[in-house]
Amino acid sequence: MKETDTKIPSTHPRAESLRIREKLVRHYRTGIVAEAGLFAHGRGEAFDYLLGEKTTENALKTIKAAAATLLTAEHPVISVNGNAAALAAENMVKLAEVTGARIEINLFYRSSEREIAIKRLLEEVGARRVLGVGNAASAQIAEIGSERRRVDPEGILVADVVLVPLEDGDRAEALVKMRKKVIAIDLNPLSRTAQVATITIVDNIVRAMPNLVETAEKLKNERPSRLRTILSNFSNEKNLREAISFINQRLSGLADKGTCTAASLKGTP
Ligand code: PTJ
Repeated sequence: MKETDTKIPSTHPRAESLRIREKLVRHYRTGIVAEAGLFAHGRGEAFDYLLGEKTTENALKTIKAAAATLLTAEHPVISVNGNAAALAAENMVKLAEVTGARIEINLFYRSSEREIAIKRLLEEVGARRVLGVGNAASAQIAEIGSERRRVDPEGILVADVVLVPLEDGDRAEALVKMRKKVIAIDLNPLSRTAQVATITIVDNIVRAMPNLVETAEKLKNERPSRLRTILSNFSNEKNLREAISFINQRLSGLADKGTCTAASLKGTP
């Protein structure tokens, strides 16, 4: 049976998680998601499990800081890779509309086929201009060893803020060294990307992106001074400490309930 033929019963306790997984497999078949993207998703799922598969209060505060950063930026860019396109293409385009950000494809496993497939998907959901495709990715960031070094001179190269969902650490580090603000979406608060980013949203991209769009819409008409206050009250170090501590306390709470049997874990994913 083809994966696309699989029917996930809505009563399945993990239906949503399975649907997301299927979406990734489908987009792996369309060439959008890299093989390694499937493993990356599994890693994310494990951390989401520890978080209880819910957006935390702390993540909501961080999303507010991320929205304020995008809205106060001069040249914000949303960097899109295979997993981000598969899971959040529509909201990437909406976020670009709300914040005036440009959209650039930037891939670790770059191939022209993948670039074109991702561009097409973004255009299908409303993107008017997609940077970083083909010869347009003509600039290089020397500090990055991978294919991610190839960037668009109208996009990431000149950006002051870059949103980098589901990233590998090297580029995030290089972008921060270039004095760009990096907003990461990463379920793993311990990952190198999470640790080096300016703002790390520790949440599933599937939940974080709609929240980010909604928050940006709400903050869009706020005075710049209010946005600056949100930013000056934000500390990514504190944010990451709170994310780790949330997991720690949640697990301790579960362990304190006694043996981790199906019954004692009731209400958890
Ligand atoms: O499309 P490409 O060629 O650019 O390749 C993209 C991948 C994802 C393969 C590449 O960037 C990669 O290898 O990433 P890593 O180093 O595996 O890191 C991915 C990070 O994203 C990990 O820290 C995961 O925990 C996290 N992650 C995975 N799925 C999600 C997630 N974070 C938020 N939401 C998710 N759904």
